[in-house]
Amino acid sequence: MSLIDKINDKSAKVGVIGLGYVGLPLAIEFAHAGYETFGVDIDKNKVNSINRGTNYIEDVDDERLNDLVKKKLLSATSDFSKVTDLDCISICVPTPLNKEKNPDISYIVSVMEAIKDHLHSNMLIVLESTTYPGSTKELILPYITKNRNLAPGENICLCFSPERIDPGNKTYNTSNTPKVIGGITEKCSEVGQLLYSKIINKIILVSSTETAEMVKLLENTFRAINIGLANEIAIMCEKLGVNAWEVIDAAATKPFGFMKFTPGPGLGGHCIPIDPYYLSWRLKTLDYDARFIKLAGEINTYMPRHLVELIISSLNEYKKPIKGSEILIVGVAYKKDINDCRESPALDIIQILNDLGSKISYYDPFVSSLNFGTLSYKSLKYLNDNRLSGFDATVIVTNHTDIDYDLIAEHSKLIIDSRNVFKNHLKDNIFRLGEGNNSYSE
Ligand code: SAJ
Repeated sequence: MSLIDKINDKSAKVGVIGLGYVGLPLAIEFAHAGYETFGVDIDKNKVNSINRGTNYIEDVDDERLNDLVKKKLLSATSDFSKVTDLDCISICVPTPLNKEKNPDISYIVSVMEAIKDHLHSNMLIVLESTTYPGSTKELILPYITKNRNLAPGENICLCFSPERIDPGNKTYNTSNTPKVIGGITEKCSEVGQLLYSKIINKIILVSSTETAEMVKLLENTFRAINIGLANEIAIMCEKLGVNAWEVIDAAATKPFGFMKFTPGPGLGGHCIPIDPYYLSWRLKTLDYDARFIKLAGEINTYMPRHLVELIISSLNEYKKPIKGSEILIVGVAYKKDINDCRESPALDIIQILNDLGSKISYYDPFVSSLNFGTLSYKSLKYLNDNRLSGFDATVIVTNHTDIDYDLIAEHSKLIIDSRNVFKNHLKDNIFRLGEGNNSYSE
């Protein structure tokens, strides 16, 4: 039976390699569509958790996972030789930066090394990890062409299809977010589109793997650069004595030709701060300097320090030196209503404040403890009037929804707000990122 027939009658065995915030939701969608689905991961904790039907990803529904495991539609293994039995595999492993801020594609390479002897004819391989244009062909295709029995684009298909997960997004998930896919040949694209059309409402077919790789990098570079612009607007408005939040809210009333981004304490997450450097690195190999990416990176990377400068100047208004000040950081996750601290600007802010001799506490209902570098903290269990009034400054870094901001406004001696949560509080002990002398409320 051909691969297309197996995909159509759901007898295809599907594998997802890498069971993180991208891979696990994807595996669940394949299993939910009726494919016998195998998660493959080196992390035995993830494997055991899935086989117990226990969820570990916030955006995944516990019951849904448990039900699919009970029905034996979903299982997991650390044995990469399982690929021998699989008809389709999607690779969803991390693509971070190394210390020199260059692409670290070692996870993709180690997956290919682990599965190279188990590749077989009548198979589809889809890379989902965000990476530089050309890497599907440079990193994966050679493993296929080395195998004399495999003819890429004929008896084995290879595609790139960028993940578009937005952690914490309650509206958009794997199945209802349009999915871009491009193959190394037309037949690859056709087979890849067919498989993904069984789990995702809208598939966007593009002409090559490089095109699909570039689509994802444009999406995230667009965000990084516009966030960088919002951050620079905030710095400009501080110098101009106007309120950046008011400016942005008013500009956002333009019904066309404008898209709202807001300033913040810096750029967190495992995508936006990282993906643009995959693009600028690739262009450097082609002797081109991607200036926008570099400049946005400089501004976004500077924001944690800029917020610390605001904290210092605000304490100064109260004749309090930064050294010895007791500072409460509210929210340490990299964005609101999630528990992920990867690349969170809060870590930079805490490190700098600690180095300046402040005494740091934090409160984050999503993050119970924080360990990075030589520092480790436990979140306050709750906020109350006594605790708040005991701090010299309260700094809003991540604006989680379920925090009692009125309690904070009422009992804090001094507030530095990097997310404009206090836009409706006209108190003179509140200092906002992006605000000059005027205060702004809606
Ligand atoms: N941020 C701002 N100002 C803004 C928007 C975001 O300072 O106007 C900050 C956030 O606080 C956060 C960082 O930027 O620290 C990244 O925010 P994000 O909303 O892009 O969140 P991510 O990285 O979790 O998810 C993004 C996806 N987000 C959205 O589309 C809204 C999307 O860009 C990608 O699908 C995803 O990364 C990915 O996995 O590539």
